[in-house]
Amino acid sequence: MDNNKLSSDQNIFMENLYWWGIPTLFRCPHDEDLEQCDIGLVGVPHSTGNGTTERDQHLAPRSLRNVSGCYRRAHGKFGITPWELCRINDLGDVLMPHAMVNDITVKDIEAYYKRLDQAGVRPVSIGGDHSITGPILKAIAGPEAKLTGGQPAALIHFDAHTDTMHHLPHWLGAERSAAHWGSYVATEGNVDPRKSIQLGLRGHTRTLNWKKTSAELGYGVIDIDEFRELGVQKTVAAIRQRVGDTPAYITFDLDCLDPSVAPAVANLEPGVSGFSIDEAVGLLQGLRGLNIIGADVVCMVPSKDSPNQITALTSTAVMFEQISLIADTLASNT
Ligand SMILES: [Mn+2]
Repeated sequence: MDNNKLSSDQNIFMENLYWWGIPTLFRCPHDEDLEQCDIGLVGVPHSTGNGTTERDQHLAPRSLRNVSGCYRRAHGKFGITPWELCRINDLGDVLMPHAMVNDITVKDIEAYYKRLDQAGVRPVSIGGDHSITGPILKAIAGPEAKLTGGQPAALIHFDAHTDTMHHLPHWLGAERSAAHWGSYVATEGNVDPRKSIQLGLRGHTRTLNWKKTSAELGYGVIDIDEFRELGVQKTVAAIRQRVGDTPAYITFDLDCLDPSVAPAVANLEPGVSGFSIDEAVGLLQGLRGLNIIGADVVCMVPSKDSPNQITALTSTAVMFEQISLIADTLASNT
């Protein structure tokens, strides 16, 4: 866009209007050239990995391209402006010509992110249902991955649910589904569960032993009850102790939040309060200084959002924290 005729004050003002200009994620340049990119913002419009509720999760990248344009540009707490620290571009959406067939599409997603890994681009993605996190981690973590230096990643997993349902052979026909990814990334060596943690599990469940599979794999778990006892600071300390200096990936299922701040998510858990936005943001900001290699926000269903698009705005806020954490990491590495 040509803003040459505007003064910088006018520019800053116009750039906070979501309805002005060309919509991209966080108003970043749309540039698919991986050589010109440090942090790649990616849309993953995928819906066929879940399907237990409404399936419009593929509409979320478009919703975020609309709403995220209005978000404030500077991170007050960190004292940084991420866009000035490194090259952050909107890379567009993952191509998924078999979008209706989950187990083919996860391979397409993996191939897409392998290119990012080879180029050293750290991805921050907007899903899509939670099945997208499996192929992203297959591509950027583990023995063949550049971004982790050939080791498994530490996974920092915000969710009301375990997503480790390997005792089920498939999920409505999808084998590498939104309910399975947490298991196969561990058993296939892309994530080290002993350095990883699941945060915010809650609600009544299908069976009483629902956390058994996460324990079998070796994941650490701080469920919502334990979090209420620990509070933000002690939970942050527990995460940092577990992750250490291992390259870490953050996946954020919006259903870990209370439905009052994120009503437009796939699998709502209304019976127990989820994280407040202050708690979630506090936990994310507490990760400052860890070596974050990538992150995602998943499970948003824009067709269920309120007229003021609160879930899209909340997703924007979470993504901004993720972007800022990685920009801060990259700036302190140089
Ligand atoms: Mn979930």
